[in-house]
Amino acid sequence: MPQGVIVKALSGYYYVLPEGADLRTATTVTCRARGVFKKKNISPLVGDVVTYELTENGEGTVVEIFPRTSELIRPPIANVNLVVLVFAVTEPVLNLQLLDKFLVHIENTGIDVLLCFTKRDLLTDDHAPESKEMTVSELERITRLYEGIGYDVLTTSSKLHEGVEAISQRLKGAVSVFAGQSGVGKSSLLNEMISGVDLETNAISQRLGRGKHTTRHVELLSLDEGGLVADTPGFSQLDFMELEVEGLGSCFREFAEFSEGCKFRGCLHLHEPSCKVREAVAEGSIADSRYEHYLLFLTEMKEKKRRY
Ligand SMILES: Nc1nc2c(ncn2[C@@H]2O[C@H](COP(=O)(O)OP(=O)(O)OP(=O)(O)O)[C@@H](O)[C@H]2O)c(=O)[nH]1
Ligand SMILES: [Mg+2]
Ligand SMILES: [Zn+2]
Repeated sequence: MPQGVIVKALSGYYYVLPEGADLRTATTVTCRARGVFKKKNISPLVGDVVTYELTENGEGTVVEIFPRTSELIRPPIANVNLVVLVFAVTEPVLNLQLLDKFLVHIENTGIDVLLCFTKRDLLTDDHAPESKEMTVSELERITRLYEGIGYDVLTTSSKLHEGVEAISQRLKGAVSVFAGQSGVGKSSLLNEMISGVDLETNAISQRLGRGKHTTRHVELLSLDEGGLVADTPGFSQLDFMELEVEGLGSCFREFAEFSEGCKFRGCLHLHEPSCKVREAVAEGSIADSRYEHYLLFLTEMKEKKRRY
């Protein structure tokens, strides 16, 4: 039976690239999923390696899904080994709470992550108190914060074609996915990175202050220098259904070296005596914003649990 990779999922159809074919030149096989998947509550994901059967009309049926090496639920994609977490420096306003939330989810999957700040051309130098724009020095501070935790951070401008080479280099040979809010410029950046690709992009709705969800499906694209990358629709809501409160602390990378020293095993770093994480926050070794977000997420998770 032929084998392939799902490169696109749209309205119940799965587009399968036959094994060994080049995504840039080959045509994909349009497939439906076998009914049994639905019954078992399994949905094929972009990135899935599958076997398929050809049907009479030249289309196909996905028959079997091979075990996944990784799986993300939002955005829905399998078998990626790098998440490029995309946030704009402004438009939409950079929200560090949302950024930390995304990071928790990615840490929980164990997939490697690269932080990418887009729209560098919109940074301002002056410190006008009323200005909503992000300043150069503020972005430097944020970059240092996340680099200090151990994340790779890149800054780009698709408009000025800056930082595009650096990110292309980083993605070479990997299977990666662009994730982030609507309107941050994921599709714009991919258009700059990949020759011959023209993904739809759209201005942020001024009235709503957020994107219009221009990209509506997940799709794998072939990188010029080898590797695959998926564009995904932006989203702004994430919940913590797949995580236990006890596991949250380990999704904050920089807590690890301190939490080992906490007096109580399973310390939640709340009010427990001799909590080394809280001491690190007080000393400034852990950023206030990160600890604050940890507390917020913990509360949110507890409330969710109570409701179900
Ligand atoms: N100034 C500036 N604007 C940018 C840049 N990159 C993207 N934009 C603009 O931001 C808007 C949104 O860009 P998209 O690429 O559609 O954003 P997206 O992340 O793909 O959005 P969704 O598909 O809805 O998730 C468009 O109007 C782009 O022109 C940039 O580097 N600088
Ligand atoms: Mg898009
Ligand atoms: Zn503790």
